[in-house]
Amino acid sequence: MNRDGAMREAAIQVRLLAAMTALSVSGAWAQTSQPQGRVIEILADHDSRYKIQNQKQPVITVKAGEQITLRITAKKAKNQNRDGSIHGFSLLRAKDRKPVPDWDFLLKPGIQEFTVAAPSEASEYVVVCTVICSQDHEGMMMRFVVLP
Ligand SMILES: [Cu+2]
Repeated sequence: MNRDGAMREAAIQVRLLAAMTALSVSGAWAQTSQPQGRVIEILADHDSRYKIQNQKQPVITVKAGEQITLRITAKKAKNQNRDGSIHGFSLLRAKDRKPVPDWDFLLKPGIQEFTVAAPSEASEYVVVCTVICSQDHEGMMMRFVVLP
């Protein structure tokens, strides 16, 4: 093989390697970002309200222990946290306001997904915002029902 041939061969190998790397990276990405279970779309809006399409009073209803993916779109209200969080999404048991473990999320502007298991205890819960997002922050809450 002459020098030109060898160079061409090397260039092809480099390109092949780059393509394979890109493929494996995108493969891994697709796997980790694959939503698990039912996807629930929520808007954490600029008026300090949670919204769900086609629901006048938004309520999330799930089965105990069900795997779900929350796909939350967050839009900034008046204020934000120093870390850039514009709203929160935190689950409390309604009767005693006890926080549900692993259900405390901070929202940045845009769309983010959280894959979580619903609480194992069937009960009434409430989602509350944990960022003082505006003067209407106190009213930023939503019913969350866990069925047996
Ligand atoms: Cu808020």
